[in-house]
Amino acid sequence: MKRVLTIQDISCLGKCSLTIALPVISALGSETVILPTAVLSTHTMFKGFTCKDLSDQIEPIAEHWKKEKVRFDAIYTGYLGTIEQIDQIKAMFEAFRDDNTLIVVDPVMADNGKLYPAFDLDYAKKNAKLCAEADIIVPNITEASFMTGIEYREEYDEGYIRELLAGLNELGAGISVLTGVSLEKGRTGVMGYDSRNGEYFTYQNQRIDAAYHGTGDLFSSTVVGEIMKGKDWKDALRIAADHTANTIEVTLRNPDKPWYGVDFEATIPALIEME
Ligand code: PXL
Repeated sequence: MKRVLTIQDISCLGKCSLTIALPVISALGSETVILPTAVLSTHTMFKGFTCKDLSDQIEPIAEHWKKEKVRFDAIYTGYLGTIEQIDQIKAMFEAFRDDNTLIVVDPVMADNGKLYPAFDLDYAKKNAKLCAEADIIVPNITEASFMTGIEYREEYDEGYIRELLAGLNELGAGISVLTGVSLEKGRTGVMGYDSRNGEYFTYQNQRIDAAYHGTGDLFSSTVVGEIMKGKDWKDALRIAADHTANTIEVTLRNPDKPWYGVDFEATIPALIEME
């Protein structure tokens, strides 16, 4: 069985980060090891959330794992906490990466043109450095714009997306993927660029006019789980995009849906069957 390490916060209530990554990657058949970077009462879209930083736990945990001679087939990072923590995560990559370890960085920090409450521009620049270490990065357009310094646009064409991908590629990752890319009216999806062979990949499905928290985490977790199942990166993106869209649709049909996240639990059985 493949073993995935995922490093991100635990938002106790909120359906995002580790509370999505752990069940989704496990359901896709990989052992999922977690390294929580912080414990929050809720995600940061709630008012008055509490946050306990866990940076001082990262090194002792890593040292113990080293003694246990653990290895990972993939390391996937999401929402982290502080600039200093990004350096600690880089050290984790160095300590645990071997020739067969896939590193996936989702530089979670912004959406809709704005940084999340906990972050500033220095944090965005530091995240760009973490992306340099990755085999695959999966920012949204806002995150890509903060990391590349290219202006954020709500209205755009494929030329703009290619410019962002070129900027991301310069950061140094193997494969750069932009999420939330809408190239035609009524459609949305992803566009990726593989620096190893200059190949582009675009996948669009039906755009659903609803925005929910945690959908980026659901997308990235699905990509990681599918690659661990043996899919190539393009099939993994296609499945993750379809799965995320399906989950939003299912959530919209639930009259009792919570405002703060998607019903990802309801679509796990369908995800397991997706090819
Ligand atoms: O889903 C991304 C995410 C993860 N973790 C925390 C967040 C958010 C988005 O707001 O606040 C704590």
